[in-house]
Amino acid sequence: MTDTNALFEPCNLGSLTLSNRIVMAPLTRNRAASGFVPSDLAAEYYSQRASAGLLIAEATQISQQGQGYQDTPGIYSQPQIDGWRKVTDAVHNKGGRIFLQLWHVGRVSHVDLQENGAAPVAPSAIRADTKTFVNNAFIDVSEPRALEIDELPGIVNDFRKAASNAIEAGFDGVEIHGANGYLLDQFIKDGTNIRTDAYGGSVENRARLLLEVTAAVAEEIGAERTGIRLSPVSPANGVSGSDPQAQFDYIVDQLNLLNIVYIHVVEGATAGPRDNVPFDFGSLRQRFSNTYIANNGYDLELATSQLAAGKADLFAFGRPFIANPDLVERLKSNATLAELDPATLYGGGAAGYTDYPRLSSTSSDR
Ligand code: 8OZ
Repeated sequence: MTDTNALFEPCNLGSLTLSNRIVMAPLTRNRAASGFVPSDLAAEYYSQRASAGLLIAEATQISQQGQGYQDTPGIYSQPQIDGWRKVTDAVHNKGGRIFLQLWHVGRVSHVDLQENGAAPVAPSAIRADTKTFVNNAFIDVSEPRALEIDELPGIVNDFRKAASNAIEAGFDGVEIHGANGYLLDQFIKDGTNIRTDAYGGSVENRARLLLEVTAAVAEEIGAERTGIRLSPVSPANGVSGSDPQAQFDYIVDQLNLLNIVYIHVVEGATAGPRDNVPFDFGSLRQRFSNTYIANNGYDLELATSQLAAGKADLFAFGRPFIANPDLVERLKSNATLAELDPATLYGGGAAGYTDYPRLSSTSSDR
């Protein structure tokens, strides 16, 4: 390792300058206050981690229909926008940059979270073999209903409005959640999408909703402030696709035409092996002219070597940021990383959220 590891050098993301190439990946923590408003603790939590080159705030529902877990924040009401403003101000005061991840869970939800106990929505009425966290317990998701084709413009519009709200809340940009088996990924993959209309069947049709959402968001807030997360081969939340390389080569070609600022790629199985299915991530990298953010199982050594090899521009770390608010400094000094406490991952208050110490107690943060 040389002293001038480029991981820790400033770089550009569109017109933004980031202080380094380490990104905090979006992490669901289920600590929103009443009305799905981010709490004051969230402002403290994110500002403690502001030395990351870029923070991507946790998956945030664009509508009540888009919610799938208890106490996740929203970005569709004025109190939610005002709550997020405290977060973005706190991060910007520390010199950080922050995007918001926009989320519709699709079928990964439960009737108890939906308006009037309605069924969750999906491309097709196929129940996920997965659990959600509702009423303080992990329980099976509900049976979904298939969306009517005339409901899809409303979902595109919810993403558009959420992006506009995020900018009003002071975010530097948004990341569309196109990964991990949620609504847009359910449309992409043919294990969950058996529609026979313009949104099902061919590679092009299955990509249509994701591309319409991306075009709408980019039109609303600017392509330079629009990123997207994809997980081509992750089986998260029970999705599967028969043709991932052709599907995602096509999607990334189209995203490149939209000139959005980044693609954030979960390489392999989410929070699992990087090589679960053969897939050429270099093909996505090569097809996309703007920033490529790599995620999944990176450590200092792998990020350093992949950067040197030109395989990615930025590297997103997820779980390591939970117990290491000063992750960038720890990586830079090759320090030992703290382990998170799984008991405080989802829900609760400050414990396991804002009380993980920095390595140096001389820091101004503590
Ligand atoms: C863990 C628990 C709940 C949601 C994802 C938003 O996988 C999530 C998530 C992760 O993208």
